[in-house]
Amino acid sequence: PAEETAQQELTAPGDFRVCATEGGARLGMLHTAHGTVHTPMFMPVGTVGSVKSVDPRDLTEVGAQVILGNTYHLYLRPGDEVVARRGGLHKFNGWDGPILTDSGGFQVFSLAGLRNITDDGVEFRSHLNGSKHFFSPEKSIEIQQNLGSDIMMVFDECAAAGSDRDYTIQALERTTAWAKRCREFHPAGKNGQLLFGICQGGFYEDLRERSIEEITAIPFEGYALGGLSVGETKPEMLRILRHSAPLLPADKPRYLMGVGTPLDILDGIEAGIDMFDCVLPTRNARNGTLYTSQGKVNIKRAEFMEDDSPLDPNCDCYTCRTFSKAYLRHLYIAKELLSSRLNTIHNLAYFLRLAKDARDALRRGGFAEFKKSVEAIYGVNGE
Ligand code: PRF
Ligand code: ZN
Repeated sequence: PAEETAQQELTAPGDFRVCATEGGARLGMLHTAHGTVHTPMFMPVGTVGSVKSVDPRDLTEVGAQVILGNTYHLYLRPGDEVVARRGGLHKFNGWDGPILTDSGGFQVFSLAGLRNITDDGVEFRSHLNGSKHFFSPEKSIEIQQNLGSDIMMVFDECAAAGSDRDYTIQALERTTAWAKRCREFHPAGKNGQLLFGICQGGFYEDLRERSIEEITAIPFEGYALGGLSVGETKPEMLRILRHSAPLLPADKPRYLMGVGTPLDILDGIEAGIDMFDCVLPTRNARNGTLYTSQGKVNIKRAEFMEDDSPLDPNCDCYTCRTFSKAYLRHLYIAKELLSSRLNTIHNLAYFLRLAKDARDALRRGGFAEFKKSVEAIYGVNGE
């Protein structure tokens, strides 16, 4: 059935159904307090509550289903209580589809200054003004409750790439203990907000197995793989992804955090992942790197100075329907604000269509063929 006609069947937030499979890949539906979404899906990143340079109307038009927000950023500015007093993040930012919030675990380790990690939580300094703060698992969930997101993530410790085995074990154990505390602080079903667990374990297959055993022993509404795409090589990422994804419960949504390129996303879908997020389409749009059906295009190149053709003849987004490459290049070179918006609309349309095309292919059993067609353009080792 078409995606739109199948929607009424799921009723409670957290209801998840696998509708079709092809090898390890899954076509599914997940119900949230702000509606049902179709998986596999790509989720645009809206770190501080806004997806950079675009608005909710743009997001709806390019086919976004879920957008991300970050606990760490929104806690520091404007403050989760400020957001709560405005009725939550949906009322505040005008996006009334589902919102997923990351827990702050990853950002505290990647952005904040001078951290002190203990079993109780993490003391850190704001990247904005150096002020001192403390996140515990309970604090992270309290912030996410104040934000009113549909999908909350547990507070985890993502060990840095290249961490040795001993440190990876310590982070894994802490992640399990913190996951239990998050679940205790937020019982299943509370306020219609879902809570997903995060598996760590670095680049050690046995530690990945151990983390997955421990985290999936706790009842969450979905399970994520964290700690990938943190600077490792692609073969390393694939080794852990292909080993770990099939070990996650088949009856819950599976989320690969912070991944990735178009080819990474297709590799993830093939391994059995349902949800993806990444800053790549939005960040690259602002750098003038655009994803098209013919591969990546750098719009600043002189060859486009008088090119009247659309950026991607196979794209139906507002940017491609309306403007020429010559104009998009001009906006980029002139550092016009509109450049970011038009480029972001297009790149998001590309990533969201990639996921939609994957769903359509899964529905007819043509995913393997679809994946090959994208690999032929982007190259098995490209991005
Ligand atoms: N943990 C959390 N958020 C994340 C990650 C993680 O490991 C990653 C790793 N790619 C991205 N975002 N909480
Ligand atoms: Zn386009």
